[in-house]
Order: sequence, then C-alpha cells, then structure tokens
Amino acid sequence: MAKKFYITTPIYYPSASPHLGHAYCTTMCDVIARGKRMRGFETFFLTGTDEHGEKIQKNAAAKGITPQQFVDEVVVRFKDLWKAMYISNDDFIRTTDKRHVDTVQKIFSTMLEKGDIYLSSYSGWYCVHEESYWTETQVGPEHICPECGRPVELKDEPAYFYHCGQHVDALLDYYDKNPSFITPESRKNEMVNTFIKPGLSDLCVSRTSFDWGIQVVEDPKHVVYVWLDALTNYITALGYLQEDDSRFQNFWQDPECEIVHVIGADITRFHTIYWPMFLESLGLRKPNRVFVHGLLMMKDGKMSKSKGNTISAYPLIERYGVDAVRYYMVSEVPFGSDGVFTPEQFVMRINQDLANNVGNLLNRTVSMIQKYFDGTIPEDHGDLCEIDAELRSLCDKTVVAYETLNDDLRVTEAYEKVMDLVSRANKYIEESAPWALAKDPEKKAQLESVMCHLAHVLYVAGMLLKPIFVTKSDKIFDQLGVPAELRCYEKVREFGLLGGLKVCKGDQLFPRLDAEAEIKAIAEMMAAPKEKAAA
Ligand code: ME8
Repeated sequence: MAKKFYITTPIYYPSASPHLGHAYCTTMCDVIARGKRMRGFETFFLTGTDEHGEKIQKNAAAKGITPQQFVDEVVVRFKDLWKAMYISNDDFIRTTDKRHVDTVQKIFSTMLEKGDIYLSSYSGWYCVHEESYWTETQVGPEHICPECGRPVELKDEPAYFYHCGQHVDALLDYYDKNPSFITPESRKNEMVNTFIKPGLSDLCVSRTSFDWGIQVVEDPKHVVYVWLDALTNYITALGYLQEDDSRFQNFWQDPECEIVHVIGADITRFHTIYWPMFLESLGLRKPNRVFVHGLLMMKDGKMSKSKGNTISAYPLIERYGVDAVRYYMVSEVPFGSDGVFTPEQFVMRINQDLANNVGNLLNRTVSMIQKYFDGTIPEDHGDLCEIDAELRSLCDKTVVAYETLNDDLRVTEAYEKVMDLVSRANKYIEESAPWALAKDPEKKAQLESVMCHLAHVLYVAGMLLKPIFVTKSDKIFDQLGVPAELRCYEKVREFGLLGGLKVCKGDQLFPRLDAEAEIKAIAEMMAAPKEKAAA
C-alpha cells in the first residue's frame, strides 16, 4: 500500500495581496508535495485563506464594501498567483466556506460541553494588527505591540476561554516522545522556556467587539476568536465531522499517514502549543511535524506593505520563467533559515546554477551525441574506467541522499545534491575529453560510454528536479528523446535506459542573463510599489 503524506501551508490572511514571502512558503510546500507524489506517496496538499477577524472587517469598511466582498476579491489574487507558480494544491480551504463554518461551530460546542471552554471576561492590551492580546510586560511602558511595533489598546470584554492547564502534561509528553515534532529544535526550547514553563495562560477563543467571524451557536453575540477558527482548517478541509469525511479518515485518521504543517516562526506558538491541545480535546491524533521555515526578507528587513519593500512574483515569472523563480526560492533560502532577496543573488543563481551548470551540461551532451553518433544515444557498456564508475555510483548515491534529505525536510540540501551531480558531470566532460577520444577510432567504445553516462546524469537530474522544474524537466527529456513511459520516477535507478534514443536539440534551457541589465530590471520591479505608494 502506498505511504501517505499530508502537508499544509498556513492559511494566509487575505487582508492584502500576496507577496514573495507567501509565495516562498507555498512553493516550498509544493516542491515537497510534488516530490512525494512523484515517489508514489498518496499525497494531500492543502493551502487556503484565513478570512475572519477585526482587521479584515476594518479594511472592508475602509473600502466601503462588505467583509465578504473584500475577501472574495483578495482570495482571487492568491488563487491566481498559485496558478502562475504551478502550485499543485489538492484543495483550497477558505474559513468562510460553509463546510468550515459548520464544523467550527460543532467543534466549539464539543469543547464547551467537555468543559475545555468556559465563559469569563478578558481585559488586556490588544493589538488590532496582530489580533493578539499582550501582557503588561510584553507591551512595556510605551504600550507597543512586541510583534509589529504598533500601539496597543486596553480592552475589556466578556469572552470564552480555552482551558489549557489540563493538557500541558500531555503536550510535554508528546514533545518528549516525538523529538522531531518541532523543527528546528531551537523552536521547541523557545516554546517550553518562554511560554510553557512560566505557566500557560488560557487562550481567549471568542470576541464580542466585532462580528466578522463564526458565530458561537450557544451565545450568538460572540464570534469564535481567530485561532480556534484558523487552526481547525487543517481538519475541516479534510471533511472532519462532515457528511463525506473520507479524506479525513484516509489521511488524518490513518496513523501511518505523515502529517506536516509548514509555517513561519511568527505562528509557532499557536501551532505547537494550542493546536495539539485542541486535538487532544477532540480525541484526535497530533501532526507528526511542525516545520518552522525562515523568512524571505528584503535588504531593509521583513517584507511589508507599509514599508513598500515587497516584490511580486509576477514580473519575475514573466521575465525569467516559473522554473527559475521556484529554483531560486529552494536554493537561495536554506529551508529553515532566513534569506534575503537581492537582484544580484537572483541573477547569480540563474546564471551559475541554471545556465552554466544544468543548461550547459544538456547543451554540450546533446551537441556531442549529434556530432559523434548522429544523434543516437549509445548503449551502456558498463564502466570502462574509474571516472565512469565514480559517476555511475554518484548517480545512485544522489538518489538515495535526495530521498533521505527530502523525507527529513532538508529540502535545500536535497536539491544541492542534484546540482553537485550535475557539476560533477560537467567536470567529467573535461576529464574524459570526448573531443580527443573522437579522434582515435580505437577509443570509440570509451566515447560511447562517456555519452551514455552523461545522458544518464541528465535523465536522473531531470527527474529529481521535476518538483522544482515544472516545465523544464520535460524540456530536458524532450531533448534527450525520452518517451513518456520512461518519464517516471521508478526508472530513475536503472542505468542505460536511454541507449538507442534519438536526441533532439532544442532551445537553450536557461539562456544566460546579462547580469548588469537584469539586476537593474529587478531593482526597478522592487522600486515599483514604493513609487506607487508615493504617488
Ligand atoms: O499568520 N517570508 O497569516 P499570514 C517567508 N492567518 N514567509 C512569509 C513571509 C516572508 N517574508 N511573510 C509571510 C497568518 N510568510 C495566519 C495563519 S494558520 C492556521 C493561520 C508566510 O498571512 C509564513 O509562512 O500573516 C507565515 O507564517 C505566513 O506567511 C503568515 O501568513
């Protein structure tokens, strides 16, 4: 039976258009999901939008439209961007979907009945932007939100609370028994030392000061406060407590299914403390992993609308193609660490890795096969010398490392291995000097072997890069003349499959960029929103 895998992105706030940071997280999840699917895992990949809350209500009021109209407009921009980035999500959950609303009401009722939720009143320093209450210490004497730096306001209102106390021991026990639950591990220590050890406050799960939210059936002047609403998307999207819950049974309820939430550091507390507790309340299993990725930043800090330093993915995709943008994200920002977007690095990645390394290997190999063998890839003769054997063994090792690293979510490293293989093959051309072998009729078998090895490396690289190269892998296969039945992952370990195929030279895979001109062009794309804001 196929192994199962369920992966989610955070559900984004549709309070403004998506920027490259949102695209980063979704692309990484897409690369992981595509990789698993390709390797035969039964995979479910979820993304969506988190549409309730005071901020959305205020933004809509400012535009003179209803919150529903507001989110409907912005959600289209998210969906369009995912299409442009070739995101292969299996579902898109909106927290305004009826399936979600109905289920959250049932979940709230269950928790209320069990005594996990109780009515009290809340008074505290509230940040509208972050939709979070903060303690006196956190806001300091200046009363500033510790997260976003905006002024906070003192609020007092009746509210329902989620009672955390009875679940703390089970939570710590889960951390102990599942050491990779929170990755990287430094995040786990932060959760334990900053939030759990000092004593966890109960979580406010309803509000009465605005009404753009899911109504509490038992007490209709309350709406469900945003984190109980938001986090449960991961199960409502699968059909939890709904008429057709087959996906929920198939993925969440199967203990063998690996469940991974990928998130940014800003929301770690909610995913690693409250979410497992909510699941405990509902008697459900917990996810296997919460992977905290880093931020994609601009030189002057975190991308934000107010700073006007965001960059949209569209002009990059239009100019350089979707594969280049996806590759940039995977390679430039080690998954789990922060990265800085600069035009220089973007152009450097395309030129060094894509044009000079992969593109060049394809170009040279296909040209030589045309020149020396009239376009037919030679059959495998086994390894005729040490470097042949070394290259063949590196292909095998690369596949093994690629799988292990990907399974451990060390995504950037997994793809680095593929690039290392391609670099090695370029060097192998220099070492084996086919142009010299071609001059000596007695070296014909050796020349054949070199071409066969090179074609195989390209085949392996094309296959392993497929989760990133949503269009270019097929272009590699087209140039190698690979028929449809060989474009499947199961064959990647079989050497010499390409003997007898006819290569077909095509356009350059990634044309080399004029660095100076392109750096300037990208800098202009980055300046555009600032200028618009100024205007
Ligand atoms: O927090 N670099 O939504 P959100 C990389 N609705 N990733 C970035 C990023 C950047 N510069 N900026 C944002 C919310 N992200 C809640 C989540 S989940 C049940 C509810 C990514 O629109 C990152 O993954 O603020 C971060 O966690 C997420 O977008 C936050 O999106």
